[in-house]
Amino acid sequence: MVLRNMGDLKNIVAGKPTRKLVLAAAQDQHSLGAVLRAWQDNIIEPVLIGDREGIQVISDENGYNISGLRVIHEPNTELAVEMAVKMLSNKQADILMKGKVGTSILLKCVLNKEWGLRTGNLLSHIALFEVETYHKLIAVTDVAMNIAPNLKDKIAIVNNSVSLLHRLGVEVPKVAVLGAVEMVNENMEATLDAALLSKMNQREQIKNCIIDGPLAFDNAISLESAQHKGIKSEVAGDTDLLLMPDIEVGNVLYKSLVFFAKAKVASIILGALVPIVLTSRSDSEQAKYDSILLSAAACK
Ligand code: COD
Repeated sequence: MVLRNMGDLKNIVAGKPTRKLVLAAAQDQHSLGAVLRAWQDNIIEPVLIGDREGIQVISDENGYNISGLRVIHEPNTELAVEMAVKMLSNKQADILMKGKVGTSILLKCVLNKEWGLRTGNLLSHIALFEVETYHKLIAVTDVAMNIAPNLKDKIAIVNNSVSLLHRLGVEVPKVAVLGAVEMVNENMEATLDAALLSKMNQREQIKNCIIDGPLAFDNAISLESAQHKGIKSEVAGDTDLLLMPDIEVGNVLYKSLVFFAKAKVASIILGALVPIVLTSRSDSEQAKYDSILLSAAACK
């Protein structure tokens, strides 16, 4: 299946059960707005944990009706996140969502060895973009969790992402491993890792996808550009997943797509006990709503 736009995510979750979502540090306007929309659409049943007064003020200011919702008062942000994570590790809910809290605070709680959401797998972040100038949805990983992944981490990040894409109906995802150039350069570690990942894929050490790299960004997303350089690749111009060399490149691409290209985005953390909606605080209500859709689609 080819995913053309965010609307396709809605079709994927349409036949699925309503999921219980816990919003940690819920006193955040865009998160609340998105959660309420997803609740009205029967995609989720939310639980809000945070500062009750803050939640009420935002709701009054924006005309949100939260009277039917379960609200747990915990004004201390770190305790609110801890309570939310524990609800998930105790299997009382299906999805965790970040509200008004810093990413690393939330992730440290998620990684807590006693009551966190570890599974033994590497956790990684994935962002799915709808860009007007590309013919299908394109995923980018890792732009928010793993800072400088090594080869072993990159294998796990690809596997996490490919599993999600399968769940979304993309049978054989095409993975482009990005570098600054498309030739292996022994001084550029990203190109060495890319070549190894491609070979591991060819030898079926990484399965159920087609990996090619190193590819420069233009070759990954434009067949014309790849042909111009004489690159023969099954992935070039038709990439489903872009693997980033590190968090800085990933984060800059994410923000460039959102701010310059006005792309739509949905983003979550994979590899934990449950999907985690983890968007940037500056992301729009729509981005948070689409991320909830993505997390519901990712539920087992
Ligand atoms: N998956 C599974 N386990 C992990 C992962 C992971 N991705 N990362 C760390 N761990 C485990 C380690 O094995 C270790 O047992 C424990 O967690 C602590 O590991 P540290 O000391 O390397 O990690 P922390 O706690 O200092 O930091 C983990 C973060 C995820 C918070 C850190 O990597 C981080 O800050 N990432 C960037 C988050 C961020 O600021 N993003 C903003 C961009 S929008």
